[in-house]
Amino acid sequence: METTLIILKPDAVQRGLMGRIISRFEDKGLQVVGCKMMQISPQLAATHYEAHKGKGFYDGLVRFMTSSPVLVLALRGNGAIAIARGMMGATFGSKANPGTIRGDFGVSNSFNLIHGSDSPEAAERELKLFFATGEVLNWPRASEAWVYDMSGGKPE
Ligand code: 3AN
Repeated sequence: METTLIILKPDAVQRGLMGRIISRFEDKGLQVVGCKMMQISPQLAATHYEAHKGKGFYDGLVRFMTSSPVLVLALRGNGAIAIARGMMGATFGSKANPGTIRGDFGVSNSFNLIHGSDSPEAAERELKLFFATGEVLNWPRASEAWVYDMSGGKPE
């Protein structure tokens, strides 16, 4: 099972979209194993987005991400990283396909509602940045055997 780091960005929180976005992930079958509201500090934003430092949009991105609270989620599932990325849609709201979160809820290219880890390495790094030890919970989900076919001994 993979765990991915999702951030519902300031625009998603301010526009009252948290519940609808979380519902999409829960409806899909991903399990919420971590969840907290926080205001991202400039230092944390700089670390999280260090790969983008020096790019034209970097300062605006850090300003945006620190401007208002975010909701941080840890989502677990078989292939959770790629599944969540697919559900998010293309980076720019103007380009994202209908049916995706960015495609259905936004038109802006810089206010793009959601972040999701893009690889297992990124997920491991980002989960550690946003969740302290013990804040991601390994809780057994009662519906697990109906979300996945477990007859082969592993989730299918
Ligand atoms: P994604 O979030 O889809 O993985 P990345 O990793 O390419 O996209 O970019 C990280 C974040 O930087 C994006 N979520 C977006 O908010 C912002 N960003 C990327 N490119 C641009 C751009 N050209 N103009 C404004 N913001 C951008």
